[in-house]
Amino acid sequence: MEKITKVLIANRGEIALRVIRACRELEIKSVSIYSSVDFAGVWVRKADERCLLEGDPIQVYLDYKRIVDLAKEIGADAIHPGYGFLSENADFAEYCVSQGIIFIGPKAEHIALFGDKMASKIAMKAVGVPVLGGTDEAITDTAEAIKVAKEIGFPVIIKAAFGGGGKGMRIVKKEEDFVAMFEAATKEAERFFGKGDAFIEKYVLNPRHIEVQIMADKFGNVMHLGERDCSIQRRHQKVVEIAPSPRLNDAVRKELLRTSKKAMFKLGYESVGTVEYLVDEEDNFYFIEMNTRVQVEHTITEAITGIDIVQSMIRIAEGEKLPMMQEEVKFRGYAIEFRINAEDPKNGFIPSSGRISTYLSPGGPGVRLDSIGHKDYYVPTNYDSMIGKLIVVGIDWEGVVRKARRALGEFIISGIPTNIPLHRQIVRDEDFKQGIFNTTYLDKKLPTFTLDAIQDIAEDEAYSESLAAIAIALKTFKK
Ligand code: MV4
Repeated sequence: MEKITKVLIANRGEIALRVIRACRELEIKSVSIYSSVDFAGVWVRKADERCLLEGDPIQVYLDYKRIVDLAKEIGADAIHPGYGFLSENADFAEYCVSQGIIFIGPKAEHIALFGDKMASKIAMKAVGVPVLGGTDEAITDTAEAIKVAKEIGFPVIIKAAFGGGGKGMRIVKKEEDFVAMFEAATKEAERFFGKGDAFIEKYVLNPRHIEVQIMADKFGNVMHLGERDCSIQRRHQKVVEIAPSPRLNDAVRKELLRTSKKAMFKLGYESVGTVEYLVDEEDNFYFIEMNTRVQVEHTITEAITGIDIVQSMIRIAEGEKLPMMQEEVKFRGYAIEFRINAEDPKNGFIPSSGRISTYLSPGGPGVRLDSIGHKDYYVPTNYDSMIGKLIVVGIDWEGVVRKARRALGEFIISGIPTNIPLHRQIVRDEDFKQGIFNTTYLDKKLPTFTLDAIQDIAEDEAYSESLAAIAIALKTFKK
């Protein structure tokens, strides 16, 4: 047991606020680092201590030697990496340990292993997880790769071994397109990740994107915390996440959860992690990648299990055993997370920035808002466009969709465009209400959605009057 007394949070925004909250409940001191752009961020204020990192607004969150040296200087005994930035940098995890700082996350060896999507497939296949057919090592000989592609059958998908977010990925429908697509994929991966290694897989048509939350301590205890359906994505960015998956066949669910837990046990995994799968139209599931970090959407798993995943990460890092047995984990109801992004749905979802002039938060039964937004917050251009997450939880799917519609109707952010109008369209969509969606959902639905914020608030007459009244009141009192 190594009791942690002070955590440096090597991140920003809503996940930094999330870690601060977990620390506070554990009576652990929290330290925020912040760039010159982030000086007014609410997570900076809410931490027990804060340190300005002068320099490039993005690089300061990536300079891990400086961050670890700062942790030592201020007497932090642990670092939480959050997600993004350094959260899956094995060298960072290693450097923390070498400097006597507890890294709140998995072992560096697992971060390194799962950072390589090819090595991940080989490792997961060896511990009984279904993977897709294709090449087992980096493609160096395209003629050989085309031969493999013809054996498994087009379409195939070319993937960068060190890629992410869809970069270095190409779908190849015909043999004659292969070489050009392969070169494009490897060049892109080289440009974005410095390593162009690529492999191919059989392309799964219209898959659902299902992921399994894993939690493991340092004593070989491993548990799953159910699955999440992350199929509603736009350009490889998740937009809406749901737990549990509304229409996943229960036998498939049981096999997914059992396979994931067993694999992580066999690999000696520690801390939290998420095993990502594709589920095809015949309910076959295939491993695609493993995330060795806490994810944005951990919240919906917390909502249906009552387990605080971030506090659990910290306790595991202190050397505590898992808080309960698998059989004690109870799953209740459904939860949906809506990512609230500063982006303009009427302008190709380009990131927006500027001052929030009105910020009216939703509330009431089953509503959680993890957000750094507030009136007069200036949304910067330097970072990811997500300013928060609206999570709703209810006992059944139909009820939780109604709750989402009510909460989204209350959620008013003006001064900058956001994607709230998109969420309002999704929760009104018949297919969504039936739980009928896969990873093609948004591509198919976006052209049919009306994304005019005023138009869709007006649909909730009950709210538009009261909101108009509030807006008038705000204007009146502001004078
Ligand atoms: C796939 C796939 C179909 N077949 N792999 C992997 C990373 C994730 N961001 C998207 N991934 C996919 N991998 C095989 N063998 C479909 C996806 C996929 C996807 C691919 C292209 C365009 C959009 C997509 C959205 C979700 C999933």
